[in-house]
Amino acid sequence: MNIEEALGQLGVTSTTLSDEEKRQLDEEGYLILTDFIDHGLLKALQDKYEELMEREGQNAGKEFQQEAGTRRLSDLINKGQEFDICWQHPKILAIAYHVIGRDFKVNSINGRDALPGQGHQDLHADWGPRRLDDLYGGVNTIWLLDDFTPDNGATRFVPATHKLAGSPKDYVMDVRAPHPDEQLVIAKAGTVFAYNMHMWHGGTQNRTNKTRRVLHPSFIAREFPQQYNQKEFLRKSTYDRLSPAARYILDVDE
Ligand SMILES: O=C(O)CCC(=O)C(=O)O
Repeated sequence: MNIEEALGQLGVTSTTLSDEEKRQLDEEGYLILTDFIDHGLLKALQDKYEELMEREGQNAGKEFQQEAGTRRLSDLINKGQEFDICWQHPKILAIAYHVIGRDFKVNSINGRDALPGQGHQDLHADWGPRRLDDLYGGVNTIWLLDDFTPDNGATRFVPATHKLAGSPKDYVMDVRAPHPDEQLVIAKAGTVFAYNMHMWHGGTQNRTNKTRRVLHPSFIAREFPQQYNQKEFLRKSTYDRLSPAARYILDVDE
């Protein structure tokens, strides 16, 4: 198996991404896919989010990261078949392959919900300081399980910053402050925001009293370590239900 065979078996073709989508990823660093998650799946993902939060309580998110003011979940690959589509959907895989441009694998899938009054993050990239001749290292996707509105903690981002060298702190005095070129992802639940991991972005404060739940499935070039090593983390029951192509994308076969 190689990446092209795995992608082919998972339904990626040469037309999965349009020329305009490729151009936008190259030039702007992101795509917003509206009406991407159908109603049935959206409900299943929302229900699973709450079921896991209830079951895991204070431990929720611990495998990777707990963040003050948020309800986080981690290691979702192992926690429900509902999440399989988030890292096996042909469009998402095509975006990852286009941006990374070489062999890649799943990095992780986590969940994040900014609590009322909380959730504001520094403007950051999901990658260390970039050298201009570096190939892009990864792609992150934000799956909206609730509507994103101007005041409920929608993700902010600064288009085209994936092309800059260094990191936001090299350009911006106060990375907590609004950036003059930032945009908010204002979109309905069921949308997916996919972006080059080098593009600057961050969560904003949830100024409502409602949930603002998302999933973060992410992908990295194969030469880098995963957020959690799937060869160690993957449960046998998960492995057994996956296709050979899915196992390749997770990098769990020797
Ligand atoms: O959930 C969001 O809006 C963005 C989260 C994020 O960028 C992060 O946790 O690093």
